[in-house]
Amino acid sequence: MSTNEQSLETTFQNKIDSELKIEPKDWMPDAYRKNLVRQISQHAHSEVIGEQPEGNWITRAPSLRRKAVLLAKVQDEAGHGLYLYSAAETLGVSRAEMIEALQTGKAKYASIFNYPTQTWGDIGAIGWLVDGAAICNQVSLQRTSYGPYARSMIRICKEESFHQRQGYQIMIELAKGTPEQKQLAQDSLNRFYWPSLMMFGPHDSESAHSAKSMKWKIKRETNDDLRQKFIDQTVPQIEFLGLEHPDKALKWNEKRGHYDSGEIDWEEFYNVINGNGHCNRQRIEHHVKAHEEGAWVRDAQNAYNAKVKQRQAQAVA
Ligand code: BYC
Repeated sequence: MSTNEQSLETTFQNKIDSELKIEPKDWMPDAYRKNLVRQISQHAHSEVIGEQPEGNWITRAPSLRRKAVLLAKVQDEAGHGLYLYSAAETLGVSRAEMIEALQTGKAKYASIFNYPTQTWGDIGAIGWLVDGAAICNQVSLQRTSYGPYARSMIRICKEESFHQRQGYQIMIELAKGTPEQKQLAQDSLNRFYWPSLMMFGPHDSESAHSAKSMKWKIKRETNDDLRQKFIDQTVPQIEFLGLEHPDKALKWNEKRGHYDSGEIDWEEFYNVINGNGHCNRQRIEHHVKAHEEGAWVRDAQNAYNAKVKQRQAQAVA
């Protein structure tokens, strides 16, 4: 590393240590840029692929009100994807490159969206647990060091808290309903609890990117700390619903001031993130199909942009 680069890197790290944001035109190490592009684009992909499991229930929502609410939520997820793709683009990567990485399996998206939504209860569980886990993580990302990412998180968190509440409300209605409805809620909780814990990523000791991301304040809390927060906050929510906790090893630890919990099935986690979950292939196939069907919109936009440019050039001449 040259002396000049060393001094640029020192200034960069000092800025981060003083809680100042890094902005698109600021100098940054290549590895910081690369790591951010990886995380932000994967975050964007998660929002967009996450539309599919919930979209599956729009036509089957149990009432017009529920349909309208779910439709609005799914549209919000599309919006989150757009803010995040835009934030990633400020780092010099194009939308087309990111989409290509997703569709060819080079880029990941949150493992949770490879699980099928089998019942209406699953829509409740996703809003409550999946959006709940996402909020835990994203509240901390509001303080991430990269300005455009931090600002998109602030907006996204506001919408996520509404999503979480609509999911929990579905669960309350089911849990306080008929015995069959309560069982539906219990089944959804059982199926989505462990995959929700996996959303926080591998244990800190196994996390490839954590050390660097914490030093650069891309991540503000570790995978295990955020997961613990989520485990602790979910216990009273399950109790309020009158449902059984899916983790039979769960136990309050007075000394730690936290719940101790059973071990996640890490084999299942790695299977899913490596492309072998229930719905991995289906999710990508659907994305490719929708992207191809939308090509005419992109073509029309490009043709329009070219025309506007041409007119502007003629006006100047
Ligand atoms: N799923 O070194 P690690 C939503 C990968 S969507 C898949 O700990 P990192 C919603 C990881 O990418 C909200 N892959 O990584 C939308 C890495 O692989 P690569 C989604 C995972 O980045 C619609 C490798 O494992 N939220 O709310 O330091 C409807 C090693 O991991 C997962 C975000 O995306 C996983 N669960 O930490 C409803 C939050 N975990 O890249 C709801 C932003 C790990 O080397 N992202 N991997 O190939 C983050 O905070 C971090 O990226 C993570 C992982 C905590 C997820």
